[in-house]
Amino acid sequence: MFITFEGIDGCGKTTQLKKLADYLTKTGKKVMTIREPGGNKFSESIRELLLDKSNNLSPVTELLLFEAARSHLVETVIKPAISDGVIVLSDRFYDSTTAYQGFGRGLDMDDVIQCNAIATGALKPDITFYLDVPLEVAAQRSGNREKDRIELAGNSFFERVRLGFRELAKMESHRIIQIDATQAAEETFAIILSHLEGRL
Ligand code: T5A
Repeated sequence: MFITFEGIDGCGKTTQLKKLADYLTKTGKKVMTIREPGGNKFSESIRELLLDKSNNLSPVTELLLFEAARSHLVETVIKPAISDGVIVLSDRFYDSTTAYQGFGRGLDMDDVIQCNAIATGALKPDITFYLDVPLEVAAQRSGNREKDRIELAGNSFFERVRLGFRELAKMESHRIIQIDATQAAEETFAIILSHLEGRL
């Protein structure tokens, strides 16, 4: 099974992913957690290039780097783990590309969708939790930590990204569960578990 967590930076997805990983591990399930971009040595190197604010990347270069990191991770880590019966939990997957590079950067949506399909080899998450929070809540949660290259894109960029995620959740409501994540982490987690009941 393949479960992904999505949302704007600071929405709380890493917190929820860790809670679910702990819960599943305690119930005796085999679980793997990964993040995108990253998740193994090669893809983590691409992550560093993508987030380094001294790199002035064009939107297309950015798109292709995310996809290169993803393609390697899918082939070497995600697909083998799913075949072994492991529940894979990923902090972001291709919905982030559609939201950030498609809706946010304004790249041609057909190009983005095609690149996603090539990089994933048509692998889709079984279920995706989109944690919806306003920009102010995400900014407050992120605190004063130094911003990376993508976080420096500004509020109007992140508004487009958020609207993009909301649009995707509407278009693919059978897969993407939109959750109001402004509430306490425990409450959000209870909603996540309720959606997984009977599916694990
Ligand atoms: N990106 C990524 C693209 O542009 N295209 C792509 O295709 C992909 C895959 C990677 C960057 O790359 C971009 C998106 C990103 O800009 P990332 O590693 O996912 O970024 O980094 P962030 O999204 O910035 O992740 P963070 O770990 O910083 O934020 P999270 O995971 O949203 O939030 P989390 O759980 O770490 O929580 C942040 C803080 O809030 C607290 C936590 O304790 C923590 O301090 N918190 C709460 N506080 C109050 N109430 C709650 N309910 C809370 N939940 C968490």
